Amino acid sequence: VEASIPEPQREAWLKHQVSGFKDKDSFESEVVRHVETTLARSMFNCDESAAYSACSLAFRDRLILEWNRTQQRQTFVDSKRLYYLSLEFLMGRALDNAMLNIGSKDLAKAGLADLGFRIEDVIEQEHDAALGNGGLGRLAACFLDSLASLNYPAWGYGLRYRYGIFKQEIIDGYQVEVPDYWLEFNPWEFPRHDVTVDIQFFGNVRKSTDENGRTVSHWEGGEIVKAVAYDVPIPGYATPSTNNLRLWSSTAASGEFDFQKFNSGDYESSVADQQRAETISAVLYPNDNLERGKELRLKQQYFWVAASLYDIVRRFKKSKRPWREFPEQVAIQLNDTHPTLAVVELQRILLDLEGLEWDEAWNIVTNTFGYTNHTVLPEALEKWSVPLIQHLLPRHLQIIYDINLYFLQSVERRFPDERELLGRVSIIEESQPKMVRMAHLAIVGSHKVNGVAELHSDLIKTTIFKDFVTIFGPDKFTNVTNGITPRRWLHQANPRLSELIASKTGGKDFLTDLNELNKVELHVDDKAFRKEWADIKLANKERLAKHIKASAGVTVDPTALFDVQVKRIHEYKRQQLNIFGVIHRYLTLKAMTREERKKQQPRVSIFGGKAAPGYWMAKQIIHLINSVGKVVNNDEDIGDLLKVVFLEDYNVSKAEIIVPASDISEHISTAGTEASGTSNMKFVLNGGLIIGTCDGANIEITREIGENNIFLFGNLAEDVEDLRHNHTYGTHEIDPDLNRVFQEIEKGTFGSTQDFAALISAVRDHGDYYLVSDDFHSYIETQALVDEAYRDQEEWITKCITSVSRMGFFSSDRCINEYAEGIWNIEPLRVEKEEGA
Ligand code: Z15
Repeated sequence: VEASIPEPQREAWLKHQVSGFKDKDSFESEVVRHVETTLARSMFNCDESAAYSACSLAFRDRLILEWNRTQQRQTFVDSKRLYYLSLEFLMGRALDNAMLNIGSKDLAKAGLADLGFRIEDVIEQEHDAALGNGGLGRLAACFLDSLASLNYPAWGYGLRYRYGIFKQEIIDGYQVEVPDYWLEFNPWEFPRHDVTVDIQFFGNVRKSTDENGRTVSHWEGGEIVKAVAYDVPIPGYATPSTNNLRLWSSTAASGEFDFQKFNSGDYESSVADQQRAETISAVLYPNDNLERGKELRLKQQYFWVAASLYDIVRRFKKSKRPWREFPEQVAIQLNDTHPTLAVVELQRILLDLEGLEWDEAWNIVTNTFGYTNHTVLPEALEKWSVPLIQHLLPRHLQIIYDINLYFLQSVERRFPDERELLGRVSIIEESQPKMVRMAHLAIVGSHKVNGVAELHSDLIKTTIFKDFVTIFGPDKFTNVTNGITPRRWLHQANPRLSELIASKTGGKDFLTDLNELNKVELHVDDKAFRKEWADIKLANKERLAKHIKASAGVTVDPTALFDVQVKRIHEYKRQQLNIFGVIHRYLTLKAMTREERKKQQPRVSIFGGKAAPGYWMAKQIIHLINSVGKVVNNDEDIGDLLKVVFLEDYNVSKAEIIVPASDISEHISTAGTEASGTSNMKFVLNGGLIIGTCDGANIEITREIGENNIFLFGNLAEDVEDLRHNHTYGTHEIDPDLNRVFQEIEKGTFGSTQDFAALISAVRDHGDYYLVSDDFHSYIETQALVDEAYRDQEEWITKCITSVSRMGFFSSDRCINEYAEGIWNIEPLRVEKEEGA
């Protein structure tokens, strides 16, 4: 529909064009207008929640303008776009981020103060957008920030879950899950009821022959669910570029089907249909690094992938270009294997709906997709049963078999003597039932495959994907080390440190070019600077101490060493190693004389993180931490020498308080299991040191900041296999210090011994798969080095300042530029800043 305003009337539009806030006054007037009209309230009933709503709406109005202009510009220039497909976007709060990225936070702070509010209280009203589990989802959110800030034409595609990751409550030391209903008031999304896609499930495939004798497949019958688009603006930092995150919501199709039911008086069943359709986007699966093969999860994946591809293809077709130009216009990145059905869906569109030949279609497909692998853990690698796919997506299963057939034929031609190879690389696992290996499908369907840190990228090439390196050659496999956005994780979370850095590096350039941080090192001996640095850390610790008191009821001394481990609870991340270490510390302190104790470094051990609801062992770990806390925190012999705190409901907004307040944080996964880790980067960027294993990005952090500035311990990835083998077939002696810890637990010091028996026997009786005992001694010794180093505060601060100044590499801007150049082949596109804005 042509809806453009004719030339003579445009003058009126231009005269009334909405622009950015000119000053505090115009901001205030917008807030008051929203309170009084949009919210229908007044100064006599405006609480902090109403102030949040009005303030968000005022900023949203500004965002929309830049967003529209960015999208118009991208459409007009018709440049290549990236589409980032991710089942998770762990965004956190939007208001603070929008204010900082637009650059009007100071003005808003003053304006809100005039109106009777503290900006911090207003910001805290917002509910986190928690559409993700952990690292993978937060990485996607950092990438969106960098893509917009670097002016890349890019869209995110995801699911609009009605319930994000559950809220965690700790009751009597146990995790309890509470649903996270977050959509009651969400000013940051725009429903597009005119942008919908009908998604088909089930049914069957009919074959026919066309006039050229070519077999054509028709996927018929089954049921239809409607996808509705909800758009979320993603503002770049210090640029008008505002990208789009499109989230799909499921609802019943308003086809004849329902209508008939309705007319025939079957009202109840049509309501039931509606509810069943809405179930698809109802809830985020709460597993991190684990796949459980549930039918609803597969439905989610296809629903989201099919809607996104329909949208992408519809946009491409408007340009009237020939199909072969598709990969020159479109790059699609698969965030893990979750969206791998997109490979099959695009092939189906080109083959069945657009009538292309197989080879031409397949060429387009493989040149369009890139695949990022995030784990080598076997339990996290997705496999879907053939009967399930057959039932839900009958045509897709046929195409998967054809993809596999042509792939295996080409492998057989090139490696005729290697009979075993075919079975190993096949997309179909010949098990009972047969399974589709999604990682194999993603590799075969993409032109590039990347890991997320150097060690991880090496590991996938030499272990799980080794055969594919032989087949496709090494160039298809590459590394892009993860990064984090310095806007949220430094400027927003730690405003005083950001300001201090700005004062020493000549302005805020470091926020868009993080290598500028290296100028900080020049001031490492500057007395006043060091004093201010230490003051900021102490203030951040005081703030966290207040939060600990309010949420866990524990009083902690802000001058003690804050030792933090916050991340999803998982055996491979080894929170059990940490808490066993804490018990060892407690026993050591208990055995000391009063005089000896006085010489010890006081510590606060802070834990946080969610366990997947079905992950029993992880829940036992949470229970043990809380049980140890209860004993230690109330032991008068110990006092402030040791406190143990479990912070409930760790999420993005809590991380923004915790990360700037750490002295040392723990990244202690069994070597070779943590693909990258990204909180390690956040902690060091905020002037905390880390204790860690030689795993994931810890290795590159060490290379950048220097090995004197990090506390590394434990066995190396290359030795893990042999150690495990010895546990199973050799003699397996438990570390004597760890044994003492076990005995203490078994004595009942921390409550009912039964509860913790499984944690002990995993190490003692079941092969200690995660090498807790093997690394225990090295861990304890290294923690002693941490105490010693912390006692020399001058040296400690030097380490912190030096580390921060060398962290430039870990910006997600660097990371996104590597993807853009090496994988997506996209270029920045600037939008001019609006006149007078
Ligand atoms: C997840 O959060 C990660 C990997 C996965 O395969 C799944 Cl399903 C979830 C994490 C990695 O564990 C972490 O090491 C990495 O930093 C993060 O993805 C981002 O790449």
